[in-house]
Amino acid sequence: MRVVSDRREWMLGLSVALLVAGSAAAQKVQKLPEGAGAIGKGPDAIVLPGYADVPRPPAFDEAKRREVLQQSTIVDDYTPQPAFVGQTRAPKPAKPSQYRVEVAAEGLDRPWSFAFLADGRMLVSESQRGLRIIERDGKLGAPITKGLPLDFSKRAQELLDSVPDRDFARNRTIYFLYRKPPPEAKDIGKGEEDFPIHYPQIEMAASAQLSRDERSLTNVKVLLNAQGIEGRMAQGPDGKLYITSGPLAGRGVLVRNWTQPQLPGSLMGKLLRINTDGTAPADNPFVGKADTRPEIWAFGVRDAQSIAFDAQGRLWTAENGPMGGDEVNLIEKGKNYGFPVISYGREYSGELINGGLTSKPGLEQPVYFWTPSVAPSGMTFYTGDRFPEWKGNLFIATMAPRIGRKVIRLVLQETPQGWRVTGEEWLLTELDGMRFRDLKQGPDGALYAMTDARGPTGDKIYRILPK
Ligand SMILES: [Ca+2]
Repeated sequence: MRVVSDRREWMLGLSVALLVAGSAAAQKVQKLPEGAGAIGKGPDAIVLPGYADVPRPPAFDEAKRREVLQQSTIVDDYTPQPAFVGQTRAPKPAKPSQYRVEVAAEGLDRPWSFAFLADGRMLVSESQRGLRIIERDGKLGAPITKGLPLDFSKRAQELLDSVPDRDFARNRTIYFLYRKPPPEAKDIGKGEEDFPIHYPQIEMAASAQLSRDERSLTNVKVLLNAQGIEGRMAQGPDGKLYITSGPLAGRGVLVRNWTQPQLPGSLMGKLLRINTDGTAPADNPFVGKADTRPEIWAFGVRDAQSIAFDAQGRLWTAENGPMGGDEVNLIEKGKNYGFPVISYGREYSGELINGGLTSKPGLEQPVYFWTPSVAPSGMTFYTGDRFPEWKGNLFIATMAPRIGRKVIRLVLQETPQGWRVTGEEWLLTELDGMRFRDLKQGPDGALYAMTDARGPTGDKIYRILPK
């Protein structure tokens, strides 16, 4: 789910509803294609300026808007039937992890992601401030904003993920995701009072080179308009960029109106794969297929803010469900991961999605799911030697107010029936309910977890070491 207590994200959903409602009469109305994953008899979609190629959701009327405003934090007690034993609520590992925690860096401002460079320093992206290098001793470098295609003095312009090229030491190349309103939105103001009259943001992918003095970005190139509102990116063992592109989510957004994850002409709600110059690789599964975007690698992905390759080069994601139904998926070329046709979550109102359908032939099952939501964010596979019992385990940073705000360790095992989670352990719960935004393994074999306190300089990166 999206964290319902997060005012900004919540307002984003609501603001879209209001915007669409307000402009319904003036805008061109376009029906969603028949059989394009539409559920039930959803109303017409509205095409907003700047979104001509992406069907957008329908308007809410005033009554729906009031209903949404009255929704409070709903206790999600929904317990859908899993497709196989162990698909949810795996037991705790028999032996709890023994670890200690140190502060590796502090003083960060709304960070979104971090990554280790080959020399042991970290590259961090702060959503409202830019990129920054963190020295090995934890000292913060100055924010790097020069060259970024963002104006942080404007509302709703944010830096998301940043990924150094695997050959960064030689080519100085960085890939990054950011989001900003479409040009039609013009200056939508910076103050809280400007809410909710603004446009939904658009997720963009770009590349750049970090200058030798590490003060600016050069050769900035926009690679892709990913059409979603947010996502994560990873460079595969094949050198390609894998990008998630989530649909708008949160209270006030009805799942049944967001069928884009099933639309072949839309990049939203997909796992995308592009070359580092932004073109679609010739071996992508839908290249040459009529009306299908060639960048698509997999369909039916919701809000996947977690993406990682395991030691064997398999691609995994974790995605935010709506209310409940957060998933871990093993992503394979050309497959359909089902959203919003099947889901283990519900609408934020508690209403069932597609009659509560959780499985359908031709649609992939998640390896694991959570109800209620944990709100997965960054994730990584552990491959180090400091924690031998962690080898091959998946670690996920989580943010949900109720049962999230910790690091989750999943013990995975391949069986003849497919991958299974045989253990789930919660780590860092002792840190006072802190939200965690990103997670990486360091070159020293320690695990590093970055907080999301939402304060101006209140965020830290913790180092997790054996006790
Ligand atoms: Ca799914």
